[in-house]
Amino acid sequence: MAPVHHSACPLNCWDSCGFVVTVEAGKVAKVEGNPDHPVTQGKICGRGRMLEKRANSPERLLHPLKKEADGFHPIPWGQALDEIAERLSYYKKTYGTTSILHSHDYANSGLLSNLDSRFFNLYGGVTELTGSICWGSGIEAQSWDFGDAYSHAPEDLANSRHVVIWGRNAARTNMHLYQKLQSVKKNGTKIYVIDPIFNATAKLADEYISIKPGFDGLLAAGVMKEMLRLGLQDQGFLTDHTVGFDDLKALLDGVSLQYISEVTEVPAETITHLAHVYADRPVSSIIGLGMQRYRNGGNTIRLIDALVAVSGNIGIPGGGANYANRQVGQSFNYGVLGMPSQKKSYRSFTMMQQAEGILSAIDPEIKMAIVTCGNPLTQIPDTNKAKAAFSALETVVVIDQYITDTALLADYVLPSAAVFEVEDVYYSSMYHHYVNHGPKLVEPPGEAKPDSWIWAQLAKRLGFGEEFSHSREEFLEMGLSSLEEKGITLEKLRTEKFMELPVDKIPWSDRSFKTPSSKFEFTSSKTADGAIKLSLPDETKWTNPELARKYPYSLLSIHPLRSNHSQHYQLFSQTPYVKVEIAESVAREKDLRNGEQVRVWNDRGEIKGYISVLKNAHPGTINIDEGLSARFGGSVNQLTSSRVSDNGLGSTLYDCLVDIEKVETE
Ligand SMILES: Nc1nc2c(c(=O)[nH]1)N[C@H]1C(S)=C(S)[C@@H](COP(=O)(O)OP(=O)(O)OC[C@H]3O[C@@H](n4cnc5c(=O)[nH]c(N)nc54)[C@H](O)[C@@H]3O)O[C@H]1N2
Ligand SMILES: Nc1nc2c(c(=O)[nH]1)N[C@H]1C(S)=C(S)[C@@H](COP(=O)(O)OP(=O)(O)OC[C@H]3O[C@@H](n4cnc5c(=O)[nH]c(N)nc54)[C@H](O)[C@@H]3O)O[C@H]1N2
Ligand code: SF4
Ligand SMILES: [Mo]
Repeated sequence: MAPVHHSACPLNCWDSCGFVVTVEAGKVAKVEGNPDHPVTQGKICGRGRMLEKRANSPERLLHPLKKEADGFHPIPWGQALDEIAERLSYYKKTYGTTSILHSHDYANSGLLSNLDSRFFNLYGGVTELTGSICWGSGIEAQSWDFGDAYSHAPEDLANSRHVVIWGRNAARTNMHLYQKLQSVKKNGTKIYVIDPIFNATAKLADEYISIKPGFDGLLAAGVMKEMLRLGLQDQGFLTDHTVGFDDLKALLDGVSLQYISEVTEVPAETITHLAHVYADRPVSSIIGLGMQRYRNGGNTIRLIDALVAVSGNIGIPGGGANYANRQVGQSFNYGVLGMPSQKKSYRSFTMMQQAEGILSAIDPEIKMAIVTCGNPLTQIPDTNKAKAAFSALETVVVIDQYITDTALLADYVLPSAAVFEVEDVYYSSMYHHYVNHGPKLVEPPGEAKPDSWIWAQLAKRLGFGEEFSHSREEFLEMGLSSLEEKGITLEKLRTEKFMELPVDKIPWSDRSFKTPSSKFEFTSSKTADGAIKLSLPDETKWTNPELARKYPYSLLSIHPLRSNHSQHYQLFSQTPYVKVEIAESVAREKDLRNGEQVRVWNDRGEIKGYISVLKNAHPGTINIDEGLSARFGGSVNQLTSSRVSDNGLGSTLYDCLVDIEKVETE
């Protein structure tokens, strides 16, 4: 029998699954779930299983590539590293270190993927990205309200009487939460799904509430208004543990239930009903990330947090405003890994506006970008602008395992090793609080090398090699050093395979918040104007009627079922294509049927695809899943805006109006 080893999923995902991996003849042959993992219990999704194909695919990058006039050519590692190091030295000397942009996302959840920061800090500090396309608005919002973004442990859901899911597509994106929902439902817990799309999670719900995209904050305001009218609030919690309630009350008094019902397109009776649900504690609020990718995203999350506070569902078993669990990432010692004190210069662009940053930076201009763990040409908003920006640079280096849309624009593409080819520990600050170990099981294919090796080689050429003269084992020990006193060490993780991190399973149960006042802050004291606002998305008929006449439909671009962002499409057995999902109302208005080819467009760009009519989606809603590269029809981000959210740190990917028409074929 072929040997079977433990490992873990490296993908950017809520679930952070434990794996068992079969290795045959030096190759990964099969990836399955580890039944012993306390949370993921042997079940994994197709994206996890497909990591076998991702490891062995003939499309894997095997050699360093350099672009010449006639395209890419393989070059020896020595030459690639010498030339890149030469450019790094030259730009540093001539323009300063911030003429380099480090463009990245978080495509690998291994602890040692953070070594890129160590490299750039030792180099002297480059132009970095701040905020997050993914969850930035909500993280900032919860840090104003609570002081940080913490979730209840998965098993605590069993204590909830009701679970209200605000736009998290659990059946697709967070499968172990979905399984938990199935199990608590059997025990009588009631489940509510609030979402513009009647998705697979909604099918499980006792009640589905269809909402106009971008209006959840207003809905939460309506529910609070009704709670206060009916005297259903938790007065004790409000009096003892919060500040700024009067400001919130004045805000709610200034708006009518009728207005809220009209803009959210949720019936007033449903809003009153939700007030009773929230009063019947404990209620767990499960908050998704899609619904904060709007201009008003920060205020949306703050209004939901406020509802959780008004209803007394904070810090109690079965409650919580469960958005992210930053306790997990905070367990590790990034300081010793990243060496931030070595940074001498600093400049930042937001992750959303890296293209604008590149195009407008002066003193110094951006000369070179190094892209790691990210595929901005497919994944960041406003693809056309991103393409213009990255094409304008003198030098682009992409480190990846595949040729992506971004790699196609690069001058140098360096092949990196993947999970199973390096040792690392994996975790996600999104859902559960276990850290998983993944040993090195096979050799990287061709000449692919671990990212950490690439940094070490460049560091050696740039004169700070001694800071990279550690083995991966030593780096892992450094990153885990903050956990040693809790008994979590590399040695122990290697044998135990996964370990529970020391986190609060019911955050804020001591009612001591990490805000400046130590209370829950309805009005934040972290910022000059910290009051909550009832703001709307940018692209709606209420906020921009002229735009809405030109482009009447709301375009979502949610996460694909079978791919993690752009990572799996090329592995599908059937060639992927752009599927344009439309609400029945759009089908009627535009006379569109399943399978017909359409064009979807706005002032930023256009995309062509094929119709699939969605049952029960909110009127006027269209969805195109994110992540498709140009070769499969192109990224939906050709249509999205790079504007930032209200608190400056999140994206507005779903705040996007479009029009649609049939493509006439002869
Ligand atoms: N299969 C799969 N799973 C993934 C990923 C993947 O690429 N593929 N990516 C992982 C990552 S990085 C992330 S960030 C998470 C994201 O996990 P989720 O938050 O679950 O997923 P999203 O696709 O961001 O959000 C989609 C849901 O939000 C709803 N939505 C959109 N706008 C609104 C709104 O205004 N109000 C409400 N109430 N709902 C709204 C959509 O209809 C959809 O059901 O998923 C992770 N898991
Ligand atoms: N329109 C729209 N756009 C979106 C979203 C949306 O909902 N709608 N979601 C956003 C969200 S939530 C996220 S998190 C981002 C994700 O955006 P990205 O993280 O950029 O997307 P991925 O496709 O997961 O990964 C990018 C690349 O990282 C590479 N990679 C993986 N592991 C490693 C490694 O160990 N080393 C190196 N060097 N490279 C590696 C992969 O091969 C892949 O090419 O997309 C955002 N973009
Ligand atoms: S992608 Fe998510 S659900 Fe799928 S195996 Fe990986 S961690 Fe588990
Ligand atoms: Mo994400």
